[in-house]
Amino acid sequence: MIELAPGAVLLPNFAADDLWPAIQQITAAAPFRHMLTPGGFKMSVAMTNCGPLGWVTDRSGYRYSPTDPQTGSPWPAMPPEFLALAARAAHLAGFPGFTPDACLINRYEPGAKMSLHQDNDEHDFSQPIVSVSLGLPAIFLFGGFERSDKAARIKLHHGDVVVWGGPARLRYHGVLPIKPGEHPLTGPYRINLTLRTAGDVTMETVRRL
Ligand code: MD3
Ligand code: FE
Repeated sequence: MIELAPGAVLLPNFAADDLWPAIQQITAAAPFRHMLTPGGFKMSVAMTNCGPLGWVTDRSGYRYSPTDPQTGSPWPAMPPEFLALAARAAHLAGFPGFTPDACLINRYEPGAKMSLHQDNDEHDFSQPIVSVSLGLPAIFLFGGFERSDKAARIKLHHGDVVVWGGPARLRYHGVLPIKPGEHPLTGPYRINLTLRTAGDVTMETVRRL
């Protein structure tokens, strides 16, 4: 376990190849697609989701949706092994009781990248995000609290899990263009899972009362 920064913990080679069948099942039901940014640009990263909520973007903005806009159906269920892995990683990093309700699945082909951004579409920033990297390696950019802050470069390999919580939760981050390659599990792709608590905690509390 390596502390990258306060609140950011890297667990090298923590995830195993046994996540792959579940990913293939999910993407058979909710295929990867290149979504549009609110500005009308096609994202180079192809995405899909599983779990009660999924992150989506189109001309009307970024948001979490309980259904796949392409089919109107709920996203595929969150595999129990995703929940178990994320909870185990979060617990080790000092965030017990992590129960994500959304898992965004990113697929990078050679040249695909993600520009510096903050993950701030969730409702509860006290909850961490757990990321799982599979397949081709990536150079991850870990910035500060402003877009203009200088970003550190961190190489993420197959199986690496990172917990981003506490003071790291709202830091800018991104991914440099992926280099072409071939991975025994994922072929010509990098796959990244991000497990999140996206739902509105106050709304859930109100519903329960
Ligand atoms: C640091 N994905 O989907 S995961 C994203 O590799 C996203 O696909 C990248 O950024 C990827 O939003 C990076 C690592 C990550 C995820 C969330 C973070 C790092 C983070 C939230 C705060 C700080
Ligand atoms: Fe992000």
